[in-house]
Amino acid sequence: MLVTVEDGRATRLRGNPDHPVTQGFLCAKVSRYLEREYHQDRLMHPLRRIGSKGEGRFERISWDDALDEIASRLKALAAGYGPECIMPYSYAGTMGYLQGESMDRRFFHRLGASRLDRTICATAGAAGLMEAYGARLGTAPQDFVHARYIIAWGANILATNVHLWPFIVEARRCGAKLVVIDPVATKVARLADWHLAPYPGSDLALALGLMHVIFSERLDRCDGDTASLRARACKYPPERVAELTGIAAEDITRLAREYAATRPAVIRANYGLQRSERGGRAMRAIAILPALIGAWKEKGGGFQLTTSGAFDLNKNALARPDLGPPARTLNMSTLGRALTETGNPPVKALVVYNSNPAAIAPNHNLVRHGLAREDLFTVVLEHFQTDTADWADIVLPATTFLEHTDLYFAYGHYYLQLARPAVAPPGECKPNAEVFRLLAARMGFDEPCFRDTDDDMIRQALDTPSPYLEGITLERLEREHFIRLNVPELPFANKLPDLDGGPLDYTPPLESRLGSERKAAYPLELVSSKNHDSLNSTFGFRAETDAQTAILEMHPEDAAPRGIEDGCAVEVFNARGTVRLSARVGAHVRAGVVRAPMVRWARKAADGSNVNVLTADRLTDIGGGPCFYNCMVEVRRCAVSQP
Ligand SMILES: Nc1nc2c(c(=O)[nH]1)N[C@H]1C(S)=C(S)[C@@H](COP(=O)(O)OP(=O)(O)OC[C@H]3O[C@@H](n4cnc5c(=O)[nH]c(N)nc54)[C@H](O)[C@@H]3O)O[C@H]1N2
Ligand SMILES: Nc1nc2c(c(=O)[nH]1)N[C@H]1C(S)=C(S)[C@@H](COP(=O)(O)OP(=O)(O)OC[C@H]3O[C@@H](n4cnc5c(=O)[nH]c(N)nc54)[C@H](O)[C@@H]3O)O[C@H]1N2
Ligand SMILES: [Mo]
Repeated sequence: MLVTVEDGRATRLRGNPDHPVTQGFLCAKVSRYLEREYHQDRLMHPLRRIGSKGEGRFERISWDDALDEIASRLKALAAGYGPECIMPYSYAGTMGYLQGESMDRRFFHRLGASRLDRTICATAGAAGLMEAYGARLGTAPQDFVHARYIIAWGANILATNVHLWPFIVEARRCGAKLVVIDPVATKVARLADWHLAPYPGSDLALALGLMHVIFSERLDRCDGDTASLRARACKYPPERVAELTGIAAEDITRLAREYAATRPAVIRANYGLQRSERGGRAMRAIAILPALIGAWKEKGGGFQLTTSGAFDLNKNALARPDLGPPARTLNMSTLGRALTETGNPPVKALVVYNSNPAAIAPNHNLVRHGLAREDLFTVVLEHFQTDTADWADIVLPATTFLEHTDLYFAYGHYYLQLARPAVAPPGECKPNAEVFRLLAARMGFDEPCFRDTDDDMIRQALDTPSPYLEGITLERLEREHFIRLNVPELPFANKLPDLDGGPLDYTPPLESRLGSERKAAYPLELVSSKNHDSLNSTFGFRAETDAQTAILEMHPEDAAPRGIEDGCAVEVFNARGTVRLSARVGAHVRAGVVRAPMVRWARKAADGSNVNVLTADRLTDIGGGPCFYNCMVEVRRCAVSQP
């Protein structure tokens, strides 16, 4: 990204035309980041709560007072309950190593705090990929131009991965076919050559059905021993899979034939399909498909879920898990339970940074119950007064990526990137790494690593025997800004996936239309997928974002019997909660499925809630991820229409 700075103020952001993947353009949300950077509501000073919990009343305090208070409260809690009563909570507000997984991790490790299993997004799919290949690598985005058959599977490319699109456009210009597999008729589904809309969470059945056709019609070109996989797949003939997925048997057969016959063929799977109870194993089965048809051997063929395995930096040097005693691990996807169940010890302090769990975590009402506890000491490092910051005892103002140094990883391409601050921090904002450095000193942690500078940590992270990082130094990053990791062009050309380890049998998710926990009272499947114009809850301060994420897309067949018309105010509810949204009636979704874009700031809503009051904190088959998209609801027309 290129930043124009005039008189110390950033005045323009644009993509770097020299970057081989982003090629000079930014996505819709980030292109207007300067609005966020200079927004009047940016937090500028440390704050201490003066109202009751969650009321959102704070007073300005100095950094010294804030840090002293945090250190003394954490010390007292650790002494009284054991340090595991302290819970860090962070995710991908930034994807920088320094502000995301360096001094913060050292601090909590040294303290002996509970560890956090960061599952909220991607661990089910990652576990599936690891079961299949033992590595998180995939086809590079630039190679998609060579593909002639492209499947976007649970991947909303135009909204969440727009930099892949130009490569697909180029491939289609050369004759490639684009198929989209998504229960929602996203913009990319409407622009595709073929859109298949499975029931949410049924992808494992679909993948097994494709294998069935590939094996039974002898379309396979796999060097490995496929006998046991063949035996599993033979239980999934297209007719049975049609019942399980809602996709016609002839379409399943046709998809398998076209996919196996057209070369090169590539699957862009994204994380949409793994936010469901069978999501981990679904990803594993889908990732195996290219190996069955020999797609990995051709440039432009293969599969991409993620490229993150290439970023093989020395994360232990950054995080220093050796600094403290072993400690229990808490799963971030079950935050509500962690805060409300009396663990041993109970969670008594929560330190949140790079995340907004009061908006993004499932089972929101339980999370809220936990955050409301008078005896929970909550610290939030933030840019804005988010839903989570409202529940804090101390709020600390953080710098943005334009204001601090960081080294960035990616999960959709192979470039490691360095960025230096373009502008000075406003007010009293500080980088996360600096806050944890200062806190470590207050706590009396005197290991030299707590005095490491940002550049020291970058050098430590780059110091690894991994061949992917060979020859990549801070000096080179300083000159080149982005450097391709040394990953082979065809990462799995000579590597067979595990073709028979781990079960691959499909039963519908408990909470789905065919699931055993389906309740007649909640007949519709809710998908709360990403909003085109925002980034999780990061742009929740914008009125436009709030309006875009306050809607519910419904099929006319589901709307009509409920007396719901386009634009009607509706209540969406289940046993976990109720949320008010505005209906958009049309062929946006398949019948039986409703969709609400995620995710608004709950406190902006008239009813103080968002779709996560509806989502369950049940976990996926493998990887311990959340099942956001297995969520049964009912919808009714509100008595009074909203303006
Ligand atoms: N504009 C924008 N871009 C973003 C984000 C954002 O919030 N907004 N968030 C970022 C983050 S954190 C992530 S993880 C990525 C996610 O990127 P994606 O995985 O592409 O996004 P999702 O919206 O989670 O899901 C993708 C698609 O999966 C579909 N889907 C849901 N359930 C199923 C299912 O059971 N089977 C199938 N086949 N499809 C299903 C959804 O309808 C959706 O269109 O995007 C990143 N980029
Ligand atoms: N219903 C539903 N819920 C979902 C999902 C869904 O599809 N449906 N998707 C899930 C997924 S995939 C994800 S990844 C999670 C995302 O959940 P989060 O990772 O919590 O993402 P955001 O909501 O964007 O919140 C990130 C926060 O970090 C802050 N931040 C950014 N940079 C910095 C920094 O340098 N320092 C500090 N201190 N703060 C910073 C931002 O201001 C922002 O408030 O949401 C999950 N929740
Ligand atoms: Mo995510």
